[in-house]
Amino acid sequence: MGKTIAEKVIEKHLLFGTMEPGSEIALKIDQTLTQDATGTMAYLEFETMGIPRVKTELSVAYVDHNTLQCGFENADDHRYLQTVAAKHGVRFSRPGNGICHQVHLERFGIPGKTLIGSDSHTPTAGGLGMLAFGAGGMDVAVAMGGGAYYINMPKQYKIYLTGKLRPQVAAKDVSLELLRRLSVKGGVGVIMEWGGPGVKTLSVPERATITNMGAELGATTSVFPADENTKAFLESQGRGQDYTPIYADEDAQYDRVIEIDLSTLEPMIACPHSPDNVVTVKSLSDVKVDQVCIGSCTNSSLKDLLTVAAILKGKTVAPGVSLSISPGSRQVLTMLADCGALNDILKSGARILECACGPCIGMGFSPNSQGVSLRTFNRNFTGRSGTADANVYLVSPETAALSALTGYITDPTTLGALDIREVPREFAVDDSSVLLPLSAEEAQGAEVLRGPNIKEFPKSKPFADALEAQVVLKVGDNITTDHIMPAGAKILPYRSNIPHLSQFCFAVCDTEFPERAKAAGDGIIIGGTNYGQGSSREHAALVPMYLGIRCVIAKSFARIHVANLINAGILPLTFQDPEVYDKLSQADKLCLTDIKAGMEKGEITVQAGDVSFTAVCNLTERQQKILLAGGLLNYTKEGGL
Ligand code: MIC
Ligand code: SF4
Repeated sequence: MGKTIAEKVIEKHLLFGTMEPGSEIALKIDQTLTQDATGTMAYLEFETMGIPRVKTELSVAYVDHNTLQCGFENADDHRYLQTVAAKHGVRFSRPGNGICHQVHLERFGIPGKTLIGSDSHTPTAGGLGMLAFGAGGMDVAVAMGGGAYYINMPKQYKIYLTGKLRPQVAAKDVSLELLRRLSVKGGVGVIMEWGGPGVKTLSVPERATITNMGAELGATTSVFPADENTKAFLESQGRGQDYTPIYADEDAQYDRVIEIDLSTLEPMIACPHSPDNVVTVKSLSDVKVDQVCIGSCTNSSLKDLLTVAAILKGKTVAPGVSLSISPGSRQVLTMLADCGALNDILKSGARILECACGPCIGMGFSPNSQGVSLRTFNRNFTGRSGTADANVYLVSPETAALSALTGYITDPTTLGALDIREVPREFAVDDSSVLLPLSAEEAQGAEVLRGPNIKEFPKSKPFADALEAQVVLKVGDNITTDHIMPAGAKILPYRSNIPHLSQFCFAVCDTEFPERAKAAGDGIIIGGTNYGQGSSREHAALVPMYLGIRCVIAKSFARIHVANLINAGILPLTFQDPEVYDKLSQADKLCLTDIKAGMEKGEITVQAGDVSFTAVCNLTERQQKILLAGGLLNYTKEGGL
């Protein structure tokens, strides 16, 4: 039987397990990436493992999230990351060099290799035919140390593309259409593999927009074939030698095939406050816009910004609109400058921001009160922009640029033919902002510089056989990691200071949660479906653990978050009968008994007053051991693999 792209790559990297959907597999990881907001914790964890040098083929530490330096915290963290990377064999992409996923695509991604990154949008590299996964920092630390990456073998969907996008309909609209059809839960436990004759009409950066937003579907990862366009992209980056073709076999089997005819698509928009709340752009054409932000790891390539420049050229941003543009990388920015497109952008009145995540993670450029913000980003969760009552919409660069000019949400297909500058055959390659690590010899005496913002890693407790704990919070469906552990300019600088961060845990839902959880001692959270969707931030597990949370019982979980809970020593359980959810309330006392035997059996009995119910405990043997040891770090220290 023929193989899919994912099966071909997995087979080459399989260290343990079989490719049966749902069964645990361990993968050899060729490359890792970290960004600064999750990276400080990941390197602190790596250091505790006592391994002198990373064992991957390539590891890169990027600084792209925490680039506003409003105090010493971020600057100290950058210095820590630079020195720890140099010492342990990791390349360091300096602040300002660009967003990790954009730079990795340009400079380091290789078809057919595996990559894990401490950021949920790591699958962006799937646009190059790489098998790339978002993971918690601890999993990345283990992979840097040469350890395997464990996942459950996903199901596989084929997205079969035919036709060609019409002018001013963009790759982003393909992602939004898929989110409209499948929802933010539609990709959970699935690898999305893109194929069909329409693929050849999409360039690598367009494919990367699509694989990037596979994260919003909850997909394990997304991957495109590596074909002639991939070859051309790598050659344009001076990396033709990194090209290997990868295709799915004709008779490869998929669990589901979804067809999209690109020529029938139209501009789409995700409405507040979820990326799957999608309608057509033209249906919202009377909505007035206050702010437009163009950039992020989804839409900041040279092609995207040349298109934006062509739309803005010779025009002025509407008086009621503030437009920001953050190029994805220094390479994109210098090339915009070299060809004159930057001038067209500047003259329109746009505000150029640093090559970084910026407004996407609430690092500046928050909208006005109740503001309507149109963003080319991938997430529009409540509060993420930094303004609690803002209304954030997600759109393509074409829709964003035109709407910035008209002041209203505007369908860009109303524009005639555009005179867009061609993407050059050769990119301006300059890796001087990626610092090489010290040699093993030099590294021996090298000092790692730590600032006072780095606080001790919280200690998790091993599980005893019984647990009595109080329900300290009950939440609904689709709770995101932005609810659990918000980011933004005020909080993000404390990512290596768990005690400080803990004051903001669940602030979006309930500001009293941290105090209540601390007072309760051992605590339990009750959740709905898709609990923990969104980012890979392990802080959404470490902080609740610090506040005493021992167990989360939910209707279902998002993949990376459930792995982070286990790594942090928090027991994730699901309701066997989802109706039990309705019977539980905050302040209920729950009692879990025979935990060890229950883990092995896959079911734990929970006593809630007079009622008792069964919670499903779907853990592999390794995960059971991790929990019994009190988390992945303890387990690794005890010699676990
Ligand atoms: C995000 O887009 O939410 C982030 C910020 O990039 C996160 C990582 C983080 O929280 O640091 C992600 O997507 O994993
Ligand atoms: Fe950065 Fe936004 Fe991409 Fe996250 S989604 S990596 S914050 S640009």
